[in-house]
Amino acid sequence: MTGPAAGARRTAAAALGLALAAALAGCGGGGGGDDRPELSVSGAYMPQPPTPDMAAGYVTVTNKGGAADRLTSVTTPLAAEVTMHTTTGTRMKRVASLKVPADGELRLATGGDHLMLTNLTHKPKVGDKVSFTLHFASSDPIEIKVPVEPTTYRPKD
Ligand SMILES: [Cu+2]
Repeated sequence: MTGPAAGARRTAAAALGLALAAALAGCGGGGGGDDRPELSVSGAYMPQPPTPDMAAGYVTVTNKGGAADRLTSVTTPLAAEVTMHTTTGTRMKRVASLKVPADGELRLATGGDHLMLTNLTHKPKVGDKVSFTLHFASSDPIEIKVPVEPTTYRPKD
């Protein structure tokens, strides 16, 4: 039997489905709610390096969760080693991890915190996309494709 009643039931079922999806999305996958990090990565880029000895990489890690996390390492097939550096004045310092604050972001940028790739397998060119895997203290690893930009590129912001 079809008719208005069946249509109404379908609509009600669809509405229920939407409500359920919204509830799940709101939950963020964390049973406890706000006590865990919820990370996403954006704005990644790598200026084309002048030589294959060394390159820099920049990403922004946004944390919408209520707990901080730490970026503990980065791996890429492009380089034998990726290290994390902070910058104070004009001096760089290698660090073991970089903090991703709760309800905040870790923003790597020229003249600030950055990734340093050494011993590259080849010299990447503008337009290439380089795979990076970001590893965190508590969140699952995040894999991204990092576009290679001109050497003098600066993000608009
Ligand atoms: Cu550096």
